[in-house]
Amino acid sequence: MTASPTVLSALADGVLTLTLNRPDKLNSFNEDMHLAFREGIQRAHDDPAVRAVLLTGAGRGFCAGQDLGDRDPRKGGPAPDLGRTLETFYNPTLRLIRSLEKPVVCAVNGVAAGAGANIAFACDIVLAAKSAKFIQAFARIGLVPDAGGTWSLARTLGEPRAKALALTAEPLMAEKAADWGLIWKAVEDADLMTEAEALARSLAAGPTLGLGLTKRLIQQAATNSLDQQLDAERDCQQQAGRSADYAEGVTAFLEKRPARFSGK
Ligand code: T3D
Repeated sequence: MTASPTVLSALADGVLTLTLNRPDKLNSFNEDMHLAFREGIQRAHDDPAVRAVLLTGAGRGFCAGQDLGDRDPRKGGPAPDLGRTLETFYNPTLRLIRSLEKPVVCAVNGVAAGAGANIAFACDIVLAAKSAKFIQAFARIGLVPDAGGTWSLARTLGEPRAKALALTAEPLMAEKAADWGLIWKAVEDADLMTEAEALARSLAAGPTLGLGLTKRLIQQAATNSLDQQLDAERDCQQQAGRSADYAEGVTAFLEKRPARFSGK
């Protein structure tokens, strides 16, 4: 395992595990962690040995959003330009997660607040410990939800629930988040990492070219018409049908044996 001070990164069995690692601050983002996290996701794009990503947090929290110690108004000076910090840090990382054509599993091990919650919602499959909660903490400090939160909450939950969560900053427990379809499932705390690791390993051993295309299609569906989506499915299926994984999958089925996918 290689370690940077703020994000731990380990590659095994095709799974790149990124662990946010500022546990004393509930893994809130300082500039170093922003850069290290983005570097990790960029590696997932660039390194063919990475076939799935598992994101989690060290210690008792998943991520408490921006480090507010770095925003202390008592230190004086002009008000910070938070539009610039979103443009510089959160937005590029969010775009990298969404455009990564490999599965991203998120294991929410504890509280996920502010941008921390919304980064989790940007991942493809989210598991959370039953004790974990999601908080749109922005309303408590006079900000608006960011890191894609207004987009993912409104799309997934509809306006009534999205607005209530964002305007009240009321914590949403993991089981309710799963009931509402905001995450995939809530699991016993003790089982979280075992289950998330098994899922990430199984995805990484799967036909990852096809899985990446599937991710792309489902994301495109949000803005496509049915006609556009049917065309997109045709094009992706054409590409998937020419893959080594498709040939292997069908051969393995006919030979009644497990498939050995290569992601090609
Ligand atoms: O600024 C920009 O670039 C714009 C982008 C903004 C994106 C954002 O995410 S804004 C939202 C920022 N986040 C928050 O407002 C959440 C702040 N944290 C909390 O409300 C609470 O800590 C939690 C509800 C998340 C957890 O509560 P609890 O009681 O379980 O833990 P705690 O005691 O509050 O926190 C434990 C420690 O972590 C504590 O440090 P200490 O006292 O033990 O030395 C606390 O100060 C620290 N901590 C928690 N969150 C942050 C933090 N330190 C700095 N920044 C944090 N966000």
